[in-house]
Amino acid sequence: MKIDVLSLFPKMFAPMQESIIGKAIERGSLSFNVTDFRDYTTNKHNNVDDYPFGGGAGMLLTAQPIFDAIAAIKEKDAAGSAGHVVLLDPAGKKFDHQDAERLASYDHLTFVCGHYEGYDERIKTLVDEEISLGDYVLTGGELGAMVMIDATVRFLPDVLGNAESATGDSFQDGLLEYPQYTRPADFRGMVVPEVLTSGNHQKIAEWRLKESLKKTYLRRPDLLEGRSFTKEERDLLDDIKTELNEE
Ligand code: 4GS
Repeated sequence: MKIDVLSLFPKMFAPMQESIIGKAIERGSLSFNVTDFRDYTTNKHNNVDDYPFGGGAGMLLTAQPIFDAIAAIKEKDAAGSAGHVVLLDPAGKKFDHQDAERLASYDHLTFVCGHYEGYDERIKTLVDEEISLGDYVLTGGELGAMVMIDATVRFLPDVLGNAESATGDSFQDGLLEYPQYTRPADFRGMVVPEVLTSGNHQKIAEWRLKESLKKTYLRRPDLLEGRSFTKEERDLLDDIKTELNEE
């Protein structure tokens, strides 16, 4: 996969050289390039922003540097494309697990990050979709882009060590993760649930599913609303509700 980013603060992307993403770049599974769109300004002072027509507080990023930076990305690209272009904006669709999986299906993504200010509306004609990291205002889109890139790249083949560590995680099957333990079995009197050391794999799988369902029901009932259930899951959920009522 190829990822381009447009940002006024390219150095903010230094953390992308670390850890799993850094390894994916080193191995060549991911090519990652940040363009400082200030380099594409055509005005004397290299300004990237200007006052809003009609008045009001704050400045807006002007169209010209972003249009020309996208054109430069297309020129450098073998297919002459900027790929799927994502604009970081709090008015966009709130980012979730499904979006990460969907973005991972493109072979080229370009993220456009604003900083301090808003966008001239005409910038949006370059964009395939607007995505928000969440319902809060950041100083810039950079952290949002990094979160989205991180969550997306995990879905690429050969990025995570073993495929299972991606599929077993929270949200993969629409449920939160069950509790996990490693050695020692007794840590300062806190003992691992017996079933996990029983060696009975069927019982372990059932315990894990039930714990996942219980945690999701208690903490994130919204996740259960749009989800369909197997008979086993429905029965376990009924047990969970009965047990919670007895407590
Ligand atoms: C977000 C967000 C954001 C909006 C950038 C005001 C500076 C700021 N970007 N998800 N101007 N939430 N952007 O808050 O993506």
